[in-house]
Amino acid sequence: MTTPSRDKSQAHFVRAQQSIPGGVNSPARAFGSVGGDPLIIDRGEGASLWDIDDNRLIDYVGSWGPHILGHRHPEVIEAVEAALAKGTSFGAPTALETELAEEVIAAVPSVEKVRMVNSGTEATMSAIRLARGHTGRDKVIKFAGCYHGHVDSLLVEAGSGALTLGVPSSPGVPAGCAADTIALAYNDAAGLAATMEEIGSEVACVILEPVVGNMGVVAPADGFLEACRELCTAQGSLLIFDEVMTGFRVAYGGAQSLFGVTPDMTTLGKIVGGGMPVGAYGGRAEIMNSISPDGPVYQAGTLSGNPLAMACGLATLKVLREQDPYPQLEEMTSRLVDGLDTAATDAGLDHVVARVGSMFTLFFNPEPVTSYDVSARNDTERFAAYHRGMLDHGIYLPCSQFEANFVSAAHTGQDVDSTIAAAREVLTGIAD
Ligand code: HOZ
Repeated sequence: MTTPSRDKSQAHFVRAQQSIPGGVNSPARAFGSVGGDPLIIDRGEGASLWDIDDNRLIDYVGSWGPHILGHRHPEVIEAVEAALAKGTSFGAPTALETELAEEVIAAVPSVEKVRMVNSGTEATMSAIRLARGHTGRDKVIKFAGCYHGHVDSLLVEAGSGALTLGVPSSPGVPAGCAADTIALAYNDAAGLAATMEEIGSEVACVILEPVVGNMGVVAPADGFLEACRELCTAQGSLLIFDEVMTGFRVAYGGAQSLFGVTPDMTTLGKIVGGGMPVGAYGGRAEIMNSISPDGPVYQAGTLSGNPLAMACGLATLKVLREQDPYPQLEEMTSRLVDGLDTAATDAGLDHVVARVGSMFTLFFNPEPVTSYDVSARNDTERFAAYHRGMLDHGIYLPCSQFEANFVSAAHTGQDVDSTIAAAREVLTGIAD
């Protein structure tokens, strides 16, 4: 197998590093943990990407989650073009933002009112402020390996790029900012119960990814989400599900509809914007009414609810609701995951595959990954070799062991089968 030419990408990345820190606008995109340089992407269509050297890649990153319909879905493009024809931003209410809010409320069980922002980070940052303002308490409980964006008070034992780059608690976060954040072990209901017993009356909220996507995919253990719900209710603390990744992904109503546990508040991002910069946070009306201008908790944004982003998100959600691609996503992803599992077994490699809906991770770890501590024991060098090999075969995977792979409704059986064939060759090649 000859490595495809990446001359243009490599030359451009040298240039990018002169003007952009690390050459990337988000550290998770750097290839630091897998070696080599990031590819410079030119365009996408369906399940494929093309880099500027015109190499076609089968895409399992999907812009890190938003592209559940694949790139350039015709109905989404049409809606964005129609919005663009009217202008890009008005800083005033539009009909589109109400329509998207109504669509979100109809889909997500916990949401009675929702505020649009510009990213998942903004959504969690605002949700935490609201939880504190509404309860009059300061402490926040999170779980190690969960990632809630680069919010100061949540960059404590964080997953995603922070975990990949080995800085789960970032310099620059003042000790005072993180002092009220308590990080516990994911899936440890007893640990949460003990902490809530001790300090529950001071806890504003417990925030978690109901299915973790940011230390690789980690499913909640039986009863864990229910325990979070019960302990929060008992102490008057708010339960926040960070569904930035899982919202409209693992089911149309998110993980809360899949697992039947309803949080007090939910944060959204990625799919809700369909590939445009959108985040959202919502919950019971009684809580959301504490936000300015109805209530005293301040949160604002010049571009929040801008019409291009709203049109893109709205069209994406409408296609998902009307066409219900979830059974197909389930079938395609389990076919892929079964193929990867068999290929890794045949190659004699220690591994486990975790999947919830159309998000999955092939872990180079012999034990099921249930928490940050187990995830940290992955063989990341083996993952790096796997990533490089797959890229040479035209398969574009997240460049970290600690990220989720995403399958879209545009992936065909042929895409999946050629991915399995590539993995079989690569995994055999990297076995000892
Ligand atoms: N938060 C994303 C991964 N979990 C990374 C986004 C990006 O780097 O584009």
